[in-house]
Amino acid sequence: MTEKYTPPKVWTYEQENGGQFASINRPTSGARFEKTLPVGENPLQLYSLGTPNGVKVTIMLEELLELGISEAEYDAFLINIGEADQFGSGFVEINPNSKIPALLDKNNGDPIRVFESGSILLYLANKFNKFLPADISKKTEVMNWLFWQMGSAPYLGGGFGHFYSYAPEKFEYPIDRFAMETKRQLDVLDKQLSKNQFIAGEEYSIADIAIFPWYGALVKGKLYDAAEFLSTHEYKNIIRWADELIERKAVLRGRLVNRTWGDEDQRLAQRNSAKDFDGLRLDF
Ligand SMILES: N[C@@H](CCC(=O)N[C@@H](CS)C(=O)NCC(=O)O)C(=O)O
Repeated sequence: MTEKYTPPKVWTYEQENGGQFASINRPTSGARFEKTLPVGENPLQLYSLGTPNGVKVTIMLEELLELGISEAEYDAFLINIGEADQFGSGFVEINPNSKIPALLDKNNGDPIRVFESGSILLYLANKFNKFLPADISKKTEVMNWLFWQMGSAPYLGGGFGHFYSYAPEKFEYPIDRFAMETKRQLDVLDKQLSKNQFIAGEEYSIADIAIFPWYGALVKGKLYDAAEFLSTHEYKNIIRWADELIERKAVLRGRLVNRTWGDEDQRLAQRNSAKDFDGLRLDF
């Protein structure tokens, strides 16, 4: 039997609690060292990593490019969060919260910083007038689901994913609690997708782009190796939708950007132009 834990009167920071990312987590914010970020030739500069939150943005940018919008050309530089790149002074200037993804729009010499993946999607949708309907009722439904994703995914990632996959020991209480919540969220999505082709209706939007890298990946067994544990085969409508999205060229390309794991020909640590995809395998 493990000893029962009683919280002390005052919580104090003890370095190295053994979990994954333990060595980079601290209870304070701000830059830990001086480091200037690289800057490329393109109008948009992305500093990111190929995690679900990062992939939301690279899918969006690739979708815009797929439509022929050359102003959406971007350089995507790698921020290796396992090596604490997110705490360099240049990155913190763009995102004081030290989390990927972060975007800098050069904006013809009057730069705009954008952080939080939902804010980045919204910024790009507004800037280019794409993937967000103009009609107030349709637009609001997209926003409902975009904010749903931003509020819900931390339960999936920080809750379920952390305790099921990353925590140094497996504890029943948090795994049970967050598996329950994750399945509840999957059920919400499955019901929505039983009535609609896409998340917010009949049009593909930033809501799909935000939700796919998390919940699409989960039902396809690409996240936390948890498909069997969560019986994701039950969510037939999410699977139908995920299978449709994965056919999109922009989705296939977006998933590769800033990816540093998987086979050599299925990753692209840094992207500066469309040519960088040459010779890579998109089907995984
Ligand atoms: N709400 C944020 C979450 C971003 C986030 O959690 N990013 C993670 C990787 S997916 C990160 O940068 N973690 C580094 C850290 O916590 O130090 C968003 O959607 O942009």
